[in-house]
Amino acid sequence: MDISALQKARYAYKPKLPASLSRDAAEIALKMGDPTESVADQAELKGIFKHTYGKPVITFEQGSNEKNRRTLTVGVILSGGQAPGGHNVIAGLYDGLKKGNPDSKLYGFRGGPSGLIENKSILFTDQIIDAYRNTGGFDIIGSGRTKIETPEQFASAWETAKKLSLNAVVIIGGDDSNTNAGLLAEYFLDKKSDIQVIGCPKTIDGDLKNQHIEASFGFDTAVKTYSELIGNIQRDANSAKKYWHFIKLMGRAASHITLECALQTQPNISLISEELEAKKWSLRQTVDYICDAVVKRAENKENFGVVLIPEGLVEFIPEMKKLIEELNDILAVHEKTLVGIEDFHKQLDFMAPKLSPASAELLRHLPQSIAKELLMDRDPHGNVQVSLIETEKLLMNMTKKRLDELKEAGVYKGKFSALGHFFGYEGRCAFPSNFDADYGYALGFSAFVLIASGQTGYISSVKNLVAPADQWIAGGVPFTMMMNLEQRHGSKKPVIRKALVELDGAPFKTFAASRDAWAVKTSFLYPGSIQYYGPPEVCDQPTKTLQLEHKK
Ligand code: FBP
Repeated sequence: MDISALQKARYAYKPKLPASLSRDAAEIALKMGDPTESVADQAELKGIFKHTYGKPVITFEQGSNEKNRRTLTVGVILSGGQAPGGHNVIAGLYDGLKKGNPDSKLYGFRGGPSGLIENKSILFTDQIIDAYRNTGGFDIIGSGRTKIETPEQFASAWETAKKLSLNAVVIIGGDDSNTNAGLLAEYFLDKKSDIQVIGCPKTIDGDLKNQHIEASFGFDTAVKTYSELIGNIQRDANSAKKYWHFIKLMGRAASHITLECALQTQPNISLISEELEAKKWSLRQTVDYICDAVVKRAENKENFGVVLIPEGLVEFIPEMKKLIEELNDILAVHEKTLVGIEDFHKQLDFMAPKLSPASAELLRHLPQSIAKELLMDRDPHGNVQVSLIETEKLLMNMTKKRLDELKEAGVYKGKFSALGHFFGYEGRCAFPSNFDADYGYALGFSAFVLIASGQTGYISSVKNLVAPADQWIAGGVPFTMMMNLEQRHGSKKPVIRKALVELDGAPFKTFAASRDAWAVKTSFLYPGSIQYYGPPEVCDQPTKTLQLEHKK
């Protein structure tokens, strides 16, 4: 097989492990904290998670633990969107299992959770694992967004686990997939089965975090990749001086990616959904905000600039949020009928009377491509597919319209020529940065220790991430500790609470302190590409978000 020079070189990279995981497997002991509570809805969640609610937080420390020498058979799943570092989680898990006992086995389920339901698996060998070390992508086994939901699916998952004599299943996923992992852990215990379930925090979106999960793997590489591209565009904009670039960035609901890219590149405008929601800005107010910068820069003869837009923005604009909530509730009951209607205008006629008058009016006035996305596409967890909504084009067009009005009124005298971009898939499978290579590997290794020690209902956790990797603190956090109840598919469901951008947090405050200056004066930074070899200050730096969040 042909491989690139970088891929070959990356095979030789040895991920750094926390000191607590670097010792002999039988010398990694568990320190149990106090019982925990969920972030909200404690009574209801206690009822749903009868066996796994309230477990203590675990950290690893030096001590005798012969259990880690057990022969184990484990199955691993990659769930949801790709994130750099996923192959290293599997490599870390594999190496941990083999270090504990060379007879241990690791199966990989193909195509996400459906691989467990349908028993589509491969048995990993050294040769397979070695071909994927420190590489991006999830292609070692593939991923998928199937949710293990129905009693039949739970039963099939159990059948597969029994057939393969699994001791444990590891689910590498985001908030929804780890919620699902929590439910599976509970299901096995309910059936008096001792099959364990452990999760790993994955998502480029950066929204699976809390006091114990400081970051999800993949965020670091994705934001560095997007920042490189934004920097390149900024340099082009500053060279040609003729375009405004509207760049939509992935991140589904939360704006962590946009915020981090803003801190790394200092563009003119960065919209942070959480702030717009707090200010209750309408679409029109958001456009006015962009126009204000365009007008001011035009006065300085700078008819160019860069606008960053988080892909989830539409869900945070109050009138759009209300429309989406209403649509979700209607779709929970009428989805089949709607899918049966072919003509888009007839679909609108079918939905309009079921919506509030304001939402019906808004739906009719949205560009057709956006209205279509809002009407139809939901992922298996009930989320709007925001990556398919062309928000950058919507904002470009509205900005142009508004500027034409301002020109008529004599307020604006510049030229406005805009280009749209969407950076999402470009960053999800990049070669993991050293940080993500190390972090993913440590999460996988830590998952092994949790399994070997007999734990279930935990997500693997590695903390103290701004310190050098040998000082990282590994352990596990109970799924239920991160949960609350939320409205999904028309009813309240347990879910791991998404971490949105905190407006009183250091990353947002740092951004907010400078953004008015960046809006008018060209202050672009050009971060360049991820460096894999060289001094630690160039190659191993965590994100600005992490650094600011942990600044003492
Ligand atoms: P996860 O939450 O599964 O990690 O996925 C995140 C994400 O990359 C979002 O940023 C994006 O909106 C979505 O996946 C795109 O989904 P798909 O890969 O199915 O197009």
